[in-house]
Amino acid sequence: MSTIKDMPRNDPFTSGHGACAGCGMAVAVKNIMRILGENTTVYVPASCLIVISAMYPTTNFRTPYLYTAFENTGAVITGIRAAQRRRGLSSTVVGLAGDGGTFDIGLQALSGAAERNEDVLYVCLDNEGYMNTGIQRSGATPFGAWTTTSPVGNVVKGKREFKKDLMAIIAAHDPPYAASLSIAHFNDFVKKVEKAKNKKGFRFLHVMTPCVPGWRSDPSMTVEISRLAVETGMWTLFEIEEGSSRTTYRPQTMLPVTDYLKLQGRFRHMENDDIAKLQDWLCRKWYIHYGHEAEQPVCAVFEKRKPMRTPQEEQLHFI
Ligand SMILES: Cc1ncc(C[n+]2csc(CCOP(=O)(O)OP(=O)(O)O)c2C)c(N)n1
Ligand code: SF4
Ligand SMILES: [Mg+2]
Repeated sequence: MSTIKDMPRNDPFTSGHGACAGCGMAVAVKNIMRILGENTTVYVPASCLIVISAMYPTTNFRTPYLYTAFENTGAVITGIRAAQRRRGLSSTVVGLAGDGGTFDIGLQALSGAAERNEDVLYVCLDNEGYMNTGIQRSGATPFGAWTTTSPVGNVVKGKREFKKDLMAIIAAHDPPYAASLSIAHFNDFVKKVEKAKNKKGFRFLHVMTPCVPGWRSDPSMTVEISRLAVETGMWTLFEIEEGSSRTTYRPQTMLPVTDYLKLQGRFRHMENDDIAKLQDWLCRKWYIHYGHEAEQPVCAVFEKRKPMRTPQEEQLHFI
């Protein structure tokens, strides 16, 4: 399976769930499940996905499906796989967790599973906030974004910290496979899910999943926002395989971050100083991923602030 045309048409994640129109997470899960197929065991921690897909006693998953708590995805999928081995069973064991459950509260269990190289697939559905509990900031929320716990006032305007470099943390565990995915780059998406399905050991997929109420965006713009994230450097498509990292899509010209920000109400309040800070951060990240040859006109004003280190010396920075 190497393109969207090869994907099976049956849906282990059925229609009839309760996601908002335009939910990026629902698009990601539907297609991940099509590729993983029905011989899959799914674990979902507390998150939007549990709310939209599991109104007891019904569920949208036509696979074995478990739910326990918020902070333990890495531990529960480890346990499911261990129980299968003990009973002579086998399926793809996948944890589908939000960014709060991955970047923050679930990081310890995630690190344990990765360090032990458990034979499981961990997917982080990153909507950049604690959405089902009312849009609180997480370690994945970008600089400047409004959330209910990074409010906009006269002194502080949105989140003051930059997005945590989770993929650098994952890479430090040296997993057999880790990749970042976008729902706007579907052939790349299909290849990465298929690769993660077929490998053994700990595999990690990081998917950007725009959230309509949390990002204050138009439901029809979810895929366009995902596309602009890559073209502006807010999201980078790459994979880490057996110790080496490679970008899987390289934009021709870096678009200004304002092209991305203007489609989302969560950034509406941002003033020039903060936009410049975010653009500066993106230019350094761009340089780390794409190297010297990737110098871009939009970064010209930031040249003097470029890091002194070479991209090779920066190689542990992956966001
Ligand atoms: C220990 C614990 N703390 C807090 C909660 C409440 N809670 C449930 S889901 C959630 C937010 C989940 O955020 P994220 O993982 O990003 O998933 P999303 O809702 O954005 O899909 C919170 C705070 C909980 N269930 N358990
Ligand atoms: S709140 Fe956001 S993540 Fe949750 S179902 Fe709606 S669009 Fe999807
Ligand atoms: Mg979230």
